[in-house]
Amino acid sequence: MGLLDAFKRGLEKTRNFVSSGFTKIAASTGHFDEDQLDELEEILVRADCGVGASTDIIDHVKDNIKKSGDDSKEAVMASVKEKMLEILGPKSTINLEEGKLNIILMIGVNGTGKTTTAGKLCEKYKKQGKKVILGAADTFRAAAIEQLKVWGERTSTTVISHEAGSDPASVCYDAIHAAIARKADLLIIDTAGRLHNKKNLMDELSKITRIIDREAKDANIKSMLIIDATTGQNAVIQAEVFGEAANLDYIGITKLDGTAKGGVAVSVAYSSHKPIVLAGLGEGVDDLVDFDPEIFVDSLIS
Ligand SMILES: Nc1nc2c(ncn2[C@@H]2O[C@H](COP(=O)(O)OP(=O)(O)OP(=O)(O)O)[C@@H](O)[C@H]2O)c(=O)[nH]1
Ligand SMILES: [Mg+2]
Repeated sequence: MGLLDAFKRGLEKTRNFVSSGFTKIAASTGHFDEDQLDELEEILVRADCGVGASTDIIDHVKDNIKKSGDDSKEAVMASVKEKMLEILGPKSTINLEEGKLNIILMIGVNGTGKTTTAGKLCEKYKKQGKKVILGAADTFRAAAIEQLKVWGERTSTTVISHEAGSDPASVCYDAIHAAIARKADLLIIDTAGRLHNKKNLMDELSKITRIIDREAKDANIKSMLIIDATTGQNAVIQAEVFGEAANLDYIGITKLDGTAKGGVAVSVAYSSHKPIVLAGLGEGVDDLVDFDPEIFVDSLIS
């Protein structure tokens, strides 16, 4: 199965929800007047596109109808797609620099899929012939370290780890120096999503980023916020909170396969203005694709 098909299939639940909504609304009168557009807005909100983005999308549809006089289903769908694409921004992918160490710091609240996505990324880059190392900086739970080691075995990747309870920043220190010594192309650092409280989590994160900045001066350092599509508007809040605490470079959205609310990508892009680069579509090692706004929008509204 090609990546395009995988992405489309992963978005099936959201597509069914949005497209059947579209069809039902259009079936009543064959065109979109004020009431129908209100219904459409409600569908977008229920697919988790967010109130702000949904309002902007419908306003854009109304403007276009005013200009062209065309309020057919096809014209409305085209306007919705156009505005969604504008909100999502151009396609953006993880940019690994050749000939230097690249570091990706996986961050996000607990259970969103950081460790799983770290493992999937390992597989992706190893397949491209890159030398990858994993850093187990989620030292909060022993099981977290074990989970990353399983991904290390599955993808034949070295995992740098310390004991549970040890200082995550010192794991980062060791992982960076191991990566430099072994001339690795990529170091992926897994971090904890759950600590005693939010302040602890953010303090730990800033300590980790300080160490990385200090020890890996020549590296291409990126942070990747992982959000879980099934958590709806909470994901939007997480993007805001982490955006304030850390310098976010990328966003990855997981579990798009398990939800009819994949519109959350639109609402996260709308409020965070950060590029969504990855889509998680399952628990398997290959269930990860580059997030492509055009495919996303075409898959949602078809
Ligand atoms: N269906 C589906 N499940 C996923 C996806 N990504 C991760 N999961 C599952 O979500 C659960 C949590 O994933 P983890 O990778 O452990 O999440 P985490 O962010 O590392 O969690 P903490 O370490 O507790 O902070 C696991 O059961 C994963 O298999 C995805 O894209 N689709
Ligand atoms: Mg984890």
